[in-house]
Amino acid sequence: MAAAPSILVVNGPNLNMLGTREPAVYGRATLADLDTACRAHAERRGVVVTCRQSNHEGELVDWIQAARGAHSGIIVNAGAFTHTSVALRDALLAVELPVVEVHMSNLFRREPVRHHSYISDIAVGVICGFGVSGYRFAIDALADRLLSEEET
Ligand code: DHK
Repeated sequence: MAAAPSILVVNGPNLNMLGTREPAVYGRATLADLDTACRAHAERRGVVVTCRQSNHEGELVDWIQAARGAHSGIIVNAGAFTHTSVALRDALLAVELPVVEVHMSNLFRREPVRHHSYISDIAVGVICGFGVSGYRFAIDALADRLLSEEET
């Protein structure tokens, strides 16, 4: 039997503050809760997730680069780097893996600076506004895609 597809879940700056950070926007779940929810859902879907969070752009770039050959897809919430980072965009392009962009909040209900993303147009799809559930939806999207590729 083939090994379960592996997905890298990358969270960017300030997402380590989930649970206490602006709960009206980001909810009460902590990053640990989020990682646990991702792992449980991945298991249900027959995929494996590796969850990482960093406040440092270069570290995020390093993890994305290392995903090539190690993972079959990437779920990324780049936090504020979403709106600023050509480096993260370039790293995601370089590894040639399917990317799903996730945001806890609905960016389009927020300040205009959050309406532009350097990732959206190179992602398979974008999920925003559903809090922690958005990561489950992203796992579903990538699991559907990766498991159907295995069948063909
Ligand atoms: C998280 C952040 O940290 C913000 O900088 C983004 C995103 C939105 C979120 O909704 O998950 O603008």
